[in-house]
Formats: sequence, structure tokens, C-alpha cells
Amino acid sequence: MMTTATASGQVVALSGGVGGARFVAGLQAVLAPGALTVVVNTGDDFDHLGLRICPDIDSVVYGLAGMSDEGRGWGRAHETWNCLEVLTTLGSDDWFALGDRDMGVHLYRSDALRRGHCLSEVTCSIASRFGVVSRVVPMTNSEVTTVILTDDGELAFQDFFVRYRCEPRVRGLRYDGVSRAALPEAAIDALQSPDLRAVFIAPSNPFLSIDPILAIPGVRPMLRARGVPIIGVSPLIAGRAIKGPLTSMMDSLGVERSARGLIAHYGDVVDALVVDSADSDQASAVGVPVRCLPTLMTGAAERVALARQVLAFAGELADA
Ligand code: FO1
Repeated sequence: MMTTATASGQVVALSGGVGGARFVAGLQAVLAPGALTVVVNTGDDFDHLGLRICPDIDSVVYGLAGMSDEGRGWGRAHETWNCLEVLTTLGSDDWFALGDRDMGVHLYRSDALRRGHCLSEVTCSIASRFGVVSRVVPMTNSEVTTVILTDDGELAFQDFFVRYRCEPRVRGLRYDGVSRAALPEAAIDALQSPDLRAVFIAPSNPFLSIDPILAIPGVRPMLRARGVPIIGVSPLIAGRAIKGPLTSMMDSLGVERSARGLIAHYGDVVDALVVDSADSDQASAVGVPVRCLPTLMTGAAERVALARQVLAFAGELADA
């Protein structure tokens, strides 16, 4: 009989923001409450207007709480922008759009961090007060900053992503502070749980969202040592990213836009890959099992269907 990770056991997902947030919302919907731990990239966190902004953590929390703006994929649904309008009137920094409801989270987090709480504690408190039944854990409690090396020079992540709309050509990336970073205890506990059934690498941008997590000392060896299926979910559909700079980044960084390219990029940390059904021609002879599934998550039904299928795939791999 085929067992699946839905039946029992813990699941860990490594995730960035928008695409990852949609993916983990599907997993949460089909797993038992408390069975999912999401380890979230913090390389794009930054200080803005005196506040600590953690975009990927917030996208994941809002997604899991059913509060996220489905169209944008970041920020809250039913948002209002009064505060931003005032900043514009005052001639202040308004290039990064902070909504009124979202602002409450930034105020709460910044105050709690200033009072000495660590990012894991603050994130756990925000998620549980918003009714999230999964654990959301930042990849580290120390500061790691993704720096984008472009033809226009070095850019801070949000400058590249939002201010310059991902236009500068990317030549490389740096994750400042990562060599001193450590996974928080809650992430280590989840990854070392005897009940762990599978680890998923969400369909997030590998360079911007997943590599910073994998670059934390000890993470790759810990994953390899677990002996549970580690499954990457491709962020590509028909060789292109739905949104964001991934397509052009893969080209400029010399990573083939295919299952083979992703597997080569992630290296021995992935045991298997899920690709979109549109990429079924890439499923063979790539060295690891590949499953073709509809990965476009246009709504809750598609997210749940994908979650069920990736969990079934994990069950098959575990039984093999
Ligand atoms: N993305 C944008 O493209 N423009 C914005 O003005 C913007 C504001 C913003 C505010 C809060 C937040 O949590 C996320 C926000 N994002 C915005 C998304 C964010 O820049 C990216 O999704 C991630 O950093 C990449 O994963």
C-alpha cells in the first residue's frame, strides 16, 4: 500500500515569498494542523523608514493565514494605502508600497525586535495571532543581506527588485553575513524530527530565495543526512518564470532553464524534482526522478491539488 506524507508525519518546506507562499498554503490545507514547518528566506529583509521589513516572512504568514492579496502575491487583501499617501505628500520614500494593515505588522515586529526578542519569536507570535496552524521560521535570527551584482553595480535586494524593477542585468549574488548565520532552533528541530517525512524546496527563485537558506553553514549536510525525500518544485513553466526576474537571471548566470539546469544548480541536495506538465519533455535522463504536474497555482483549488500530488510523490519516493 502506498503511504503518503499526508497520512502522518512532519513536512518541512524551504520557501521564498510569492510563489513559495502559494505553495505552502496548499500544503497546509491538506496536512494535519501543526504538521508543516516553513523555513523562510530572510535575505531580502531590510530597514525602511525606521522599520524592519521581512517581505518573504510576511508573504508566507499572510498566505497561510488566508490574508494575502491573491493578485499581487505580497501584502494583505483589502489593503488601504492612507499612510503611503501621506508619505508621498510629505515627499518621503514611497517607492516601497507599505499598506496600512501591513504597516501594523512592521510596527509590531520592529518594536518587538528593539525590545530584544529574536526574529523567530516575533514571527511565531505574529503567525499564531493570525491563526496560522503551521510553524513559520525565519532561516536565521541574524542578519543576512542579499546583494545583487549587476551591470549597474551592487544593488541592495529591494532596490534591484522594486526600485529598479529587476531591470539591471544580474552578474552574480552575495549573501552578506551568511557564513556567521545559523538556523534557528525551531528549524533544526523540524529538520531533525524523527517524524519528518519530506522536505520540499518551494517553487521560489533559486538565487534570490532558496540559495540564501542553503548557504547557511550546516544546512546542506543536515538535509543530506536526513534520508527523507528532498523534492524541488520547479518555478519554471514552459522554461519561463511566471513573474519576477528568474528567466533573465538564469540566462545571465548561465543556468539552463530546464529540469537539468535546476538539478545541476541545487546539486546533491535534491533527490527528485517536480516540473510543470508543460515541461514534460524534460522529465527523462536528468539523474533524479521527475514528476510532471500542473504547477500553476491560480487559486486555492490548484494549490491544494498540487499539494496532494507532491505529497503523494514524496510517499512513493519514501516507499521505493
Ligand atoms: N513588491 C513590489 O514589486 N513593489 C512594492 O512596492 C512592494 C512592497 C512590499 C511591501 C511589503 C512586502 O512584504 C512586500 C512588498 N513587495 C513589493 C514584495 C517584495 O518586494 C518581494 O516579493 C520580495 O522581497 C521578493 O520575494
